[in-house]
Amino acid sequence: MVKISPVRTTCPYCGTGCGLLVTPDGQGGIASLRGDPDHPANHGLLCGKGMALAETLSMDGRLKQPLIHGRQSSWEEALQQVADGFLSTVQKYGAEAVAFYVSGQLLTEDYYLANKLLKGFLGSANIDSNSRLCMASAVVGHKRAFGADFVPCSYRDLEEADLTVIVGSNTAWCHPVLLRRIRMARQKGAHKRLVVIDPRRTATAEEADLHLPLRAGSDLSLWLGLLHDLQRHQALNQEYLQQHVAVDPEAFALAAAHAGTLAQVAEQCGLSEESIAAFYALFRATPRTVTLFSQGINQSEQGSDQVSAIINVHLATGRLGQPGMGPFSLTGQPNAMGGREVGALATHLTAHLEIERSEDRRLLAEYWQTTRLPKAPGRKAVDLFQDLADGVIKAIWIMGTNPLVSLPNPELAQKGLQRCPLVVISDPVAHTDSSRFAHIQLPAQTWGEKEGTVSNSERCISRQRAFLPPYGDARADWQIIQEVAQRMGFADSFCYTGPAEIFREYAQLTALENHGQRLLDLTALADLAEEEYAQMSPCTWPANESLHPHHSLPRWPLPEGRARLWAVAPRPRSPQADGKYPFLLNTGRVRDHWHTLTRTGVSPRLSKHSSAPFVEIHPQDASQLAIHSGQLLRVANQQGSMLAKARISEGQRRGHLFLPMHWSHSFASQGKCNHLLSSWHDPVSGQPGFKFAYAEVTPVTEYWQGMLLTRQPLQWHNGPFYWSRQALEGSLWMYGLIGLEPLASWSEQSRHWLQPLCKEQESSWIDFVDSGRQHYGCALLQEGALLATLHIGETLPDPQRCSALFAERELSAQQRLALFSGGSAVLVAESRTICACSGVTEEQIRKAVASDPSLSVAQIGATLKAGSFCGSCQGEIKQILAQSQGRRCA
Ligand SMILES: Nc1nc2c(c(=O)[nH]1)N[C@H]1C(S)=C(S)[C@@H](COP(=O)(O)OP(=O)(O)OC[C@H]3O[C@@H](n4cnc5c(=O)[nH]c(N)nc54)[C@H](O)[C@@H]3O)O[C@H]1N2
Ligand SMILES: Nc1nc2c(c(=O)[nH]1)N[C@H]1C(S)=C(S)[C@@H](COP(=O)(O)OP(=O)(O)OC[C@H]3O[C@@H](n4cnc5c(=O)[nH]c(N)nc54)[C@H](O)[C@@H]3O)O[C@H]1N2
Ligand code: SF4
Ligand SMILES: [Mo]
Repeated sequence: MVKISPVRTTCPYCGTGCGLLVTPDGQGGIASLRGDPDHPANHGLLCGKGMALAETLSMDGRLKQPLIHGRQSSWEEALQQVADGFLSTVQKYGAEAVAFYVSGQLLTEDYYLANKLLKGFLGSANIDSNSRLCMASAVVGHKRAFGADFVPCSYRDLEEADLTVIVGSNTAWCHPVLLRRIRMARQKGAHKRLVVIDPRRTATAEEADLHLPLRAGSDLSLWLGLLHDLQRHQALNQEYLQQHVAVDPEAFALAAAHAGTLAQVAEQCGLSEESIAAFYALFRATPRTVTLFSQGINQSEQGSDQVSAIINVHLATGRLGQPGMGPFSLTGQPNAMGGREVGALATHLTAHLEIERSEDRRLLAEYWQTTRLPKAPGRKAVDLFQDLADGVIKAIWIMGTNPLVSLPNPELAQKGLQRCPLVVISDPVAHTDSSRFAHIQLPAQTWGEKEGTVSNSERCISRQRAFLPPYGDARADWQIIQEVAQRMGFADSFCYTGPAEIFREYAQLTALENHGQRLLDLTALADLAEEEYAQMSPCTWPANESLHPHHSLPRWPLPEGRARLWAVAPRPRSPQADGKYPFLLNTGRVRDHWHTLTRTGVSPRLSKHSSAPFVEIHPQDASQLAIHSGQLLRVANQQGSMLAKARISEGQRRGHLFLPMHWSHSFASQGKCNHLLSSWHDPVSGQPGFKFAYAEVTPVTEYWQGMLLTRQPLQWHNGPFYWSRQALEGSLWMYGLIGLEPLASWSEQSRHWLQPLCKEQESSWIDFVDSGRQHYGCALLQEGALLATLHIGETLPDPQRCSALFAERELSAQQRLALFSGGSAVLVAESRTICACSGVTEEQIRKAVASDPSLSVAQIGATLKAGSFCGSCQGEIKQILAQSQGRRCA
C-alpha cells in the first residue's frame, strides 16, 4: 500500500490560524488530522471545530458546474458572460456601476487578484469585503494610533502577560486555542489575572478572576473612565508619552468630562463601583497587560472610538512594545488579515498603499502598468448594498460570503440583488440564501482543494495547501478571476502560472520604494522560487530584518515616529436605538458553528451543541413573561422579526437578549436574526452595530410539533409551521417542526409537504394514525428503503432509533411497525451536547453532579472524558457545575 504523507496546512475557520497536519485517505476524504506541533499559532493544539474538519468535506450540496440562470453551462460560456457583463456595464454606466463583494475566507492570492482587476483595470474602488462587518473599526483604530493597520502584539504576549483583559470577545468559543494558551499560562503562573468584560457570562467569563457584565454598548464609558482614573492616580507613563506619543490636547479633558466619578461610570455601565474600581486597580498595578478585543468592541456604531479608547490607555501607560503587553485586536476569519494586507477594502489600495495619496497611486499604477486606478474610496459594504437597492450599482460579483444572511437588514440586501441586472456568485455550495438571486453561479474550490496563503491575528503568514482533488469542475478563485480578466482583454496583466507567482508580485510590491515607511514589508519573501513557496514556513511581517529587527515595535510611520493618542467621546446613538422595545438585543456566535452554516451545518457532531436558533434570556425576565425553556418565541422590533426557542440562562444580563447569527433561510424558517438589525453603522469605519438593537419577545402558540427525518434536505420557505434542520449521522437531516396554525388534515398536509422528496413513480407511502395518543406518522419509501419519515404528535419517537432504520435496504414488516411505535422523546427537551469531542451531553454531566455534588471540572474530565481533549467546553462544564451545585463561581 502506498503511504500517503501528511500535508501541512492551516485551519479554515477562525483567525487564530492553527497549523494542521492532514493525511488524505486517497478517496476524497481525510484519513487523519492533527494540530501541527511546529506551527507558532497552536503548537499542535486544536479546538473541536478544527478536529471535526473531516466531517465537513461532504460533497452533498456542492456546486458542480457553472450555472447561468439555473441552467448548467460550460466554464467558457459563463466566464465570457461575466466578462462581457462587467465590461459593458462599465462602458454604459461608468466604473462606479460595478462592484465586487469579497471575503476574509478567500486566500491572499485570490484577494490580491480580485482587487487588482477591479481597482487596477476596471477602474472602480467598489470592492469591499465582509471584513467590513468584522474588522473595520479595528483598522481605523490602528491607523489613527500607529499610522498603519498594525496589530502590535503576538500570541506569545498572551502567555507573557500578568493581566489579560478580554473585552467583547468570547475567546473560549471563537478563538478556543488562544484561550487554551491563556489558560495553560495561568496554570503555570498562579499570579496571572484574567478580567472579562462582556454583558453575558460567557464560557470565557466563566474562567475569569473578575467578570464585568456591563450594559451592552457602554464600553466607551468604561475605557474613558480608565484613562481618567490613570490620570487621577498619577499612573500615566509621562516618559513614554513624551518620547513616543503625540497626544491630542483634548483627549484627557474629554475623558474626564465624560467619565466623571467612579459612581458615574458605574451608573453608565450598569456595574457596581467596586467591580470597576477592582478592574482599574488591577490595570494600574500591572505593567504587563494585554487587552484582547473583538466584535463586542468592533461591531458598534462607535466601534472606531471604542478601539481608540482601548489603545489610548495602553499608549498612556506605555503598555506596548514589550513582552506581555499591548492592545490586541483578534481577527475573525482565517484570512481577514490577508484581506487587509492586500487592500481588498473600498478604502485602501493594496499592500498598505493609500487610495487618497497621489504618490501611492503613482507607485501602484506604475507597478500594475495601468492608468485606471480610482482616486477616491469606493462604497463600503452596507452602502454598497444600498447602492444596489437604489439601482446605482448594476453588476456585482460576490465571492466567499453569504450577504443575505450576514449583512444587517437582509431585506434591503435582497432588494439590491433582485434589482441588480448582473449578480455573479462564486461559492463551493450550490444553494445559499444569496445564491437564489444569482444570475451566474461559479463553482469555487474550497479548503483542502486550493493553494495559497493566509494571515492570522498576529500577522503570521502561513501556507494553505491542497490535499484533495477539486470537486467536479470547481476552480480556484484566483483562476476564475484571472480567466475573466483575460476575457476582458487584460491578459498581459493576468497571466500567472499559479499562486506562487501572484504571491511574489504582491510581496515585491510591499518592498517597492518602501524604505521603512510601510510596515507591511515582505522583502524576505519577495523572491520565493516555486519550490520555496511550496515549502514556505509560517512567517510574521514586517519580514525585513534590516529595517525591522524582530521582537521590537517598528518606528510608526507618523511624524517623528510617534504614535497618536486620539481624543474620543461618546456620540448620540442612532434613532434605531430609541428604546421603544424593552430588551437590549445582542448577537454573536456559538461554539461549534461557523457563520451561515454552509460548513459546520453538515457535521452531525458540530450540530449537537446548538441545534436550532435560540434566544437567550435571563430567568427572571423569562418568568415575568411566563416563558419556559425550549418554548418558541417571536423576537421582534420595528425592523423585523424572527423565531427562536427560549434558552433560559443565568449568564444573560437582565433586560438583555442574545441571538446566534448562524441560522439562514436554508437551515430554519424565520431563524435569521439580522432581520432585527438595521443598516446603522459606525460613520468612520462603516462597520455595522450588530451587537446593539432593541427588541421584544413574545411566546408563540404552538399548535403541534413534529419531526421529519430525510435523506435529502427540503427547500422549504416560510409556511404554516416553523422548522429548523440539523445534520444527523448516516447522511440524514432531522427537521424539528412546530405548527403555527392548527393542522386540518394530517395525512394530506404531510404528503403535500414531502412531495418534493418523491422520486417519480417508485416512491410509496405508509401512514399511521393513533388518534387516541394524538399521534400521526408517515414514511416515504423507495424500493422498500426509507427516504423520509414524518411524525406529528405530543410525544415523538427517539430520532436515533428511527434514523437507524434508514440503514436498512428493505424494511421488514416488523421494522415498518417499529417506525411508529414506542419512544417518547420530546424534541424541545433534547439535551445539548456539551463536549463535542467525547459526545457528552448536559444531562450526563448534571446526572454525574447529582450523584456526587463535589465533582470538579477535572473530575468530570477523568470520569466522563468531557473537556479533556480540546478543552473548549471547560467553561460550560464549570457553568453547569456551578448551577447544579447551587453556587456562582468566582
Ligand atoms: N465558533 C465560532 N468561532 C468563530 C466564528 C464563528 O462563526 N463560530 N467566526 C469567526 C469570526 S469571523 C469572528 S469575527 C470572530 C468573532 O469572535 P467574537 O467577537 O468573540 O464573537 P461574538 O460572539 O460575535 O461576540 C463576542 C462577544 O461580544 C459580546 N458583546 C456584545 N455586546 C457587547 C458590548 O457592548 N460590550 C462588550 N464588551 N461585549 C459585548 C457578546 O456578548 C459576545 O460574547 O469569531 C471567529 N470565530
Ligand atoms: N447578527 C450578526 N451578523 C453578523 C455578525 C454578527 O456578529 N452578528 N458577524 C459578521 C462577521 S464578523 C462576519 S465575518 C460575517 C460572516 O458572514 P459570511 O461571510 O456571509 O459567512 P459565511 O457563512 O462564512 O460565508 C462564506 C461563504 O463562502 C463560501 N466559501 C467558503 N470557502 C470558499 C472559497 O474558498 N471560495 C469561495 N468563493 N467561497 C467560499 C461558503 O460556502 C459560504 O457560502 O457575518 C457578519 N454578520
Ligand atoms: S482555534 Fe479552532 S477554529 Fe480556530 S483556527 Fe484553531 S482549530 Fe481552527
Ligand atoms: Mo468576522
